[in-house]
Amino acid sequence: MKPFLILFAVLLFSVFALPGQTLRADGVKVGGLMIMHPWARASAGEAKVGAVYLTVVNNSSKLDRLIMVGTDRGGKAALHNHVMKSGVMMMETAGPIEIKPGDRVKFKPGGLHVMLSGLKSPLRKGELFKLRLSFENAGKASVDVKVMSVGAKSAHEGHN
Ligand SMILES: [Cu+2]
Repeated sequence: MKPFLILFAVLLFSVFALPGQTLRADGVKVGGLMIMHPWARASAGEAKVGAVYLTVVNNSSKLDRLIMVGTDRGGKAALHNHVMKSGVMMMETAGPIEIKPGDRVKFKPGGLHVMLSGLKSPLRKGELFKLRLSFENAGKASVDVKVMSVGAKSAHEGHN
């Protein structure tokens, strides 16, 4: 390789190796918000329900709220949270979800989630579908949700 080509290769590598770049490629930006790692667990057996998890980062100086969710996967989508009631873990509807300036709100198994019910068919591992989100200030966003295995704990199973 000519010295010029080597220099070019090194430059190219350092651009793609910047952590900030990977993060940006991984998220969907809407207004001052960034929506990261949307994923769902595969439905158990033939159950036509599912849960979506994601992280919302507020890079703006304004408080925002997630007010509505929707999906093209059929059925309905709702904001849910898990709460302990007399020692029993239960789900209840949640929202609007506040995302304070500089804050990061994480939807995760056992906590906040987007509940999907009445799906056209059960969610299967490897599938992708659209989730729509409406924020009070940032407006509307659409993200691709990746379906992971039934027992997955994050969007990065197998990468740990
Ligand atoms: Cu739920």
